Amino acid sequence: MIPGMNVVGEKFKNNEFYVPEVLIAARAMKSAMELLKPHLASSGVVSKGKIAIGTVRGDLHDIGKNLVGVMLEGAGIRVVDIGVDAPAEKFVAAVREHRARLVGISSLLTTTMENVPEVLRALESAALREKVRVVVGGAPVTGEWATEIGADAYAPDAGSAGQVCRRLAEQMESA
Ligand code: B1M
Repeated sequence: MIPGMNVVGEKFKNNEFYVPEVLIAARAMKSAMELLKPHLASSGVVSKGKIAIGTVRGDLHDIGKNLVGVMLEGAGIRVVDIGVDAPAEKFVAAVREHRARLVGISSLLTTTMENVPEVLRALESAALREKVRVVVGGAPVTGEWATEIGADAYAPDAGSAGQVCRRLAEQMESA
């Protein structure tokens, strides 16, 4: 489904597809994910902590984030999904309320990437930065940029997000 969505993205960029067609593709992908979710998440692994995950302020893309959430559940991470267009304060509130030790931030637009450091600053101001590990991802995000803004980890796709978060959770457990 992901290569299919890339074709949609390419056609959208070239003005061969318009927003309604992209929305149709997004709806098809969401429906298919609902069918796949129980199979992807039912690996029976031992629970390894909780993540507060959301799409950053200004950004409405949630298919990748949702897929990451499914794979995290499969990796034994409990997922608190704070949705799309999430302001920094919402991440902070979710960490506090659910005692999440991991924070996942998704950004799909070059214009919303610049809102990701806000979340790190808000966690710092709330004296929570030391207590959590922050993972970032999304199409325009790179590992280099993640290091530059002071995130703890970057995952390029949903499968590696599961592995990265499990590793971080285990490191925190043994610290
Ligand atoms: Co948007 N859009 N879109 N769009 N859209 C892109 C991202 C774009 C690349 C299309 C293009 O021009 N080729 C382009 C961004 C360009 C840029 O910034 N450089 C773009 C644009 C411009 C826009 C609008 C501005 C268009 C407009 O209105 N003029 C607008 C912005 C709205 C907003 O957010 N404020 C917009 C709107 C939309 C729709 C609402 C129509 C729809 C989203 C529906 C939805 O999500 N519910 C949409 C879609 C579907 C896309 C494309 C076609 C597909 C995105 C997708 O779902 N991919 C996309 C083009 C593309 O990506 N090829 C495009 C499938 C998904 C599984 O992959 O999200 O990359 P992805 O997630 C991956 C990884 O990135 C990673 O793992 C996932 C799974 O492997 N990952 C993480 C993601 N989050 C992670 C978090 C992690 C770790 C890994 O840790 C926490």
